[in-house]
Amino acid sequence: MKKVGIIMGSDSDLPVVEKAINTLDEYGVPCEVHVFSAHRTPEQSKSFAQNAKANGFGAIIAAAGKAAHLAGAIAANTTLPVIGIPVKSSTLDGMDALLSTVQMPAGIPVATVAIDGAVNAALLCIQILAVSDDSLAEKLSAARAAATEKVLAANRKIEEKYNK
Ligand code: RP5
Repeated sequence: MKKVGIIMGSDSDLPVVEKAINTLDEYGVPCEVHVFSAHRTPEQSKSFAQNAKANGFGAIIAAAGKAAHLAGAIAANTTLPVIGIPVKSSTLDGMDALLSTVQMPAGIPVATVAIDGAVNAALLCIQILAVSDDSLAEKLSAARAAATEKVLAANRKIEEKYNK
């Protein structure tokens, strides 16, 4: 199975990024985790992205806060799909990172999830890998069915309590 690369701009992003690592782990999807910064270690970010396809990655998650150029900088150097996580790490509540990550120019896409949306970033990577992996696709379907059942059970409880 292809690996997912998880890059964060700083180790201070780890509390958010851990949710993506855990989600990939739940699905048995292998990942590699690194701290590479678009601004502080641009050469390492570039080198990782340029070699990612040859190194067996199928998708890349890039998490960064503030002037969050990491996902774009990674995407500029690979044709692998890049999922950006804007991290809430500043006085601007993550809006700075959201806009920096999502507003990519045509030609270099970054699929941007919600501010701190690490679980969905991982799920998008799993969905990308599941296009050519039926057992992964079945796990995704089973998780969706379980989530639906959970909401239906909550609804039944609420309806019994309030709708006499
Ligand atoms: C960004 O700046 C990082 O991704 C992090 O979210 C933010 C703050 O980094 P530190 O100053 O905590 O290292 O590049």
